[in-house]
Amino acid sequence: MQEIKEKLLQAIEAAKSAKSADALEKVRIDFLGRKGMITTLAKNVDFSKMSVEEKKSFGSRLNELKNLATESLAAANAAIQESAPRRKANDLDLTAPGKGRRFGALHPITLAQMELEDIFQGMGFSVLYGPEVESEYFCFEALNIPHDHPARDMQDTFWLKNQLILRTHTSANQVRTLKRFGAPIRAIFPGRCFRYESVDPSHENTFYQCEGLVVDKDISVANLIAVMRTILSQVFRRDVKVRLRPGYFPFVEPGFELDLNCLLCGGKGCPTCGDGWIELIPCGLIHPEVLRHGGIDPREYSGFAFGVGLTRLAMMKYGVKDIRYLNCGDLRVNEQFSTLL
Ligand code: FA5
Repeated sequence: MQEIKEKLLQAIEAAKSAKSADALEKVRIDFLGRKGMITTLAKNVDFSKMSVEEKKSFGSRLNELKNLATESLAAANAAIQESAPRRKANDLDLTAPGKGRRFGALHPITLAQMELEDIFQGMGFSVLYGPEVESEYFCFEALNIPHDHPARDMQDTFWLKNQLILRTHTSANQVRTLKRFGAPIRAIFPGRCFRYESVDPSHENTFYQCEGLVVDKDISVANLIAVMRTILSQVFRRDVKVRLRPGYFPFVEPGFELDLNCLLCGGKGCPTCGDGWIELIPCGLIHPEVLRHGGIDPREYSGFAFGVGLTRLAMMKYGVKDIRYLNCGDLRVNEQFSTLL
């Protein structure tokens, strides 16, 4: 105990002469820290020869001395803080640059999606969202794409357990919705899709589409083209050149590809579009078999469907030359859009 007492007195002296908070912390660690002198001495005391009473009084004396040392350290710390130079009111530097506030911004794909939703709602469409983890049935079979159909090769995807997949296209919502709501219906389904894809300036493995579905009596290609025209003129708010050509999708008949003359290169050809045209909105009249899968009688109803390439639409609208910028997570991409909120 005598030795411990001496060390405590030394600790108190060292605390008094410490000139800075760092020096004080060193005193604390050297004497009272886990491996400090006092802790080590207390650990090495041979308690086997002490009676219970002696052990008790040793313990309480040790605590008393430790408290004394801790109090001296606190007092020394207060004295150091007190003597530290204070910042005066006139130390304020009014010319120092401000910290600045960073404003959040919506992602360009979100902006494009919100705009599409507004436009379609204005035309009486409902906005619905389907699951990203989808069954093989809704993604392929219900859309006339059985197991051995070559159209599956174009939409290889990520397989999960129980035959569930990450959906390759928002068309997976077609039959799901017809079964649930029946006809007539007018709805869009914006959302994320996934494909096992080689990535390049216009292809990503994770991208957005916006499916559209109209089922009613006497729907024809003329209705489809009218809706496509309205959307393009409202999204781009200027004349854009498009071309409609036959396209094959097992779930529409007839099927079309609607390509946009590339707005990045003016149709001359660039790394994003290749030949001056960008595939933007495949579409067509819904195949009777798909209507039947959805519980709709094709003799009574007809309809059209389309799949806007939403990510590519955002690229064209906002002049993004490489699709990879949109998924890269670099906030500088978003920051450019903060004024569009
Ligand atoms: C489809 O996905 C069909 N489900 C579209 C459809 C709907 C046709 C309704 C008929 C009726 P496609 O694989 O072509 O079709 O994709 C549609 C659009 O999504 C493309 O034109 C393109 O704009 C976009 N897209 C497709 N793959 C990618 C990708 N890897 N990265 C970015 N955008 C893509």
